[in-house]
Amino acid sequence: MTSATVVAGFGRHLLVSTDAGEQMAAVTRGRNARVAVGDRVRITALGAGQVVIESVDTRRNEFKRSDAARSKMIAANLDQAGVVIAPQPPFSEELLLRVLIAAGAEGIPIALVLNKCDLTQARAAIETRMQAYRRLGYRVIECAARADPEGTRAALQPWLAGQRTLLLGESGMGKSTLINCLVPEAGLRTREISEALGSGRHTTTFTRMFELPGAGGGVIIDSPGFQSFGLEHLSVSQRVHAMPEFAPLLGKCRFHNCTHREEPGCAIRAASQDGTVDPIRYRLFVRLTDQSQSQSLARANPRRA
Ligand SMILES: Nc1nc2c(ncn2[C@@H]2O[C@H](COP(=O)(O)OP(=O)(O)O)[C@@H](O)[C@H]2O)c(=O)[nH]1
Ligand SMILES: [Mg+2]
Ligand SMILES: [Zn+2]
Repeated sequence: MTSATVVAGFGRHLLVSTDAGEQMAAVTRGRNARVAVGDRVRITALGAGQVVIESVDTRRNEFKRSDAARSKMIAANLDQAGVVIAPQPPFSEELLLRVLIAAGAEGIPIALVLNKCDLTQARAAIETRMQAYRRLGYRVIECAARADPEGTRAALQPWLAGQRTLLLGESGMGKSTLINCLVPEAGLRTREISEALGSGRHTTTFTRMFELPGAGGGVIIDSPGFQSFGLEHLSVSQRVHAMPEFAPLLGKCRFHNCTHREEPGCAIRAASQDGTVDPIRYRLFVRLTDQSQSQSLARANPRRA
């Protein structure tokens, strides 16, 4: 058996790169085998350029999202992640919160990559929000992938160098433009991957890994843009623990099983009222919990949905 790394994935259709640097199409043994880009796997030959994945090594971490039915792995074994946002069209703070919680719950450091900074007016309008994220300890990296590719590479290089980084983001924020700016042959490589995985697959619907050119090295993983980002795989407690501003307040609510919504004596709600906790993030957190409850109700009793 040989070791390999999964470098592209579209459902059960995968592409692996052996330690000798050879890329091959791969399939999993079972229908339900969970394999993601970034996984270390053991492979055996299946026939002409095809291999089968026999086993997956234990993961250091996995970046997941989920809907009510199941969780989906986006990538595994990451050093860090970056969520691409932009001032125009306006990014969704709720989606941003969801992504930050998903990363925080796995202990994956995540930065905000603020693209399209050439749109100076729109950029100025969100400065207060960016300051709020910086205060929470998130790194905010400003760039303009289309307007200033060279400056963008310079701004991102120190963060990307030597790391395995997952880039994700809501559609329309400029993630594809950013990937093409960082990896000039990404378009060509994507067409090759598309062919290897089976022709006709839409190039933006799979996750793929690219080596970063240049002296600093590093690897970047591009993932499909999303319009929703479910956190059904995380309990309320896991979500709470993934919000850095809540951490110093944990254990200070009147009830030990406080859900931090309507309960009397809730320390987190009180902090959102006096401004110690960002009230926008607090309101989004409450909404997220409400949505999650209505989804589990709908699952328990489909007729009520
Ligand atoms: N003004 C401006 N527009 C950009 C920039 N980067 C990307 N865009 C535009 O934003 C739109 C969405 O870009 P795309 O890369 O397809 O976004 P994706 O959906 O996140 O992959 C396109 O019209 C891009 O030309 C930038 O730095 N500045
Ligand atoms: Mg795109
Ligand atoms: Zn509380």
